[in-house]
Amino acid sequence: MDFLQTAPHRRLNPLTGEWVLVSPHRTERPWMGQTEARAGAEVPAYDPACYLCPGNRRAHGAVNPHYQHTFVFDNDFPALLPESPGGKIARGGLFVGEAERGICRVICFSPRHDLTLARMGVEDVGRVIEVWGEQYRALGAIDGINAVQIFENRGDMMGASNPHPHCQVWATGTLPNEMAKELARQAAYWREHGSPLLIDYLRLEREAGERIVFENDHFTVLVPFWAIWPFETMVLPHRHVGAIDELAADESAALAAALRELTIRYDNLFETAFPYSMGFHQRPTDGEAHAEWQLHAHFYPPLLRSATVRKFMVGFELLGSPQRDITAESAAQRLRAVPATHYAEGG
Ligand code: H2U
Ligand code: ZN
Repeated sequence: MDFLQTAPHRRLNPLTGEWVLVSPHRTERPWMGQTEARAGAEVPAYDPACYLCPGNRRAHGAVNPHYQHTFVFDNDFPALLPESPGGKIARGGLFVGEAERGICRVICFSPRHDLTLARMGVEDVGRVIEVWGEQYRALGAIDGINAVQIFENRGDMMGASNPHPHCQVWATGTLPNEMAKELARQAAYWREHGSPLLIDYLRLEREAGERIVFENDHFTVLVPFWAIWPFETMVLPHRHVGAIDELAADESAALAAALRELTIRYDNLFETAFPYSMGFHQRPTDGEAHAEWQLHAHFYPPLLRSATVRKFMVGFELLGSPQRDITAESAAQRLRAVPATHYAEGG
């Protein structure tokens, strides 16, 4: 299967049914385009101007408590509202629209303004996972909420509004596009094979080994065969579970360790606070069993070859298919090669 390392080819994402174009011969092309500024000033442990720091006032006047670990609040600028007036349009099958309802929350990971998942203690990352499980369960139990999307935008480059470590939760009445595609594909695979797609995929990946970044007792982190972003990864549980709230205590601890190690390896790649968008895809909360669904997290980081050169999704990628130059295998190899101790901690 030499062509995978040497010749232009395409790879299928079985979770979405979409293809990515891979051009391994093209890695060394010169770059004279935009570079991003390297993260500059030191971030303070407490920022009086931060709307997420303990004791501070948010935009609409609410005051944050002096929280010790995590803090959850309803987003003051929610993209969705819990009450919907309803409404539907389907004119000629071409003007199609419907009212949507939902709930948006913000979760602070730590009172410390200057920390990131990579710099938090593993027990504190474990506390964040506990809150994710609680939020998934509580929001998913609300009548009419059928999907709970937890996601983190990290870094200016990804549009994060604030370096204070936090994530968002958007819980919706309908399944967002990515979840809808993944549901259809996982359900079809389940009907055909009687096993979960991502469990079978993980077994093949562990046999192959070349795209594995690392694994611990309960989780594997790998660069998926069909990765689009240069250092895209997935975090996969070894056991068949649909959502974070189903994890046993030792599995939650293993997830905390995995998230911490992955974000440390990312930071070490270019010795920078590595930007990304990440999120969990969890079983829909529509009341069905969804045995086909396997919990997983996606990390989509934009950096390509240094702390300042990023991948753009433009041109052919907007109009045709996503494309990558460095292969998934070489990206995994580079993530394996960096230390698992954070560069700023003198490891
Ligand atoms: P991002 O950094 O991922 O944009 O998340 C920050 C969220 O915090 C954003 O959705 C909300 C914004 O609406 N926010 C508040 O809820 N209250 C504020 O006072 C400022 C920002
Ligand atoms: Zn802060």
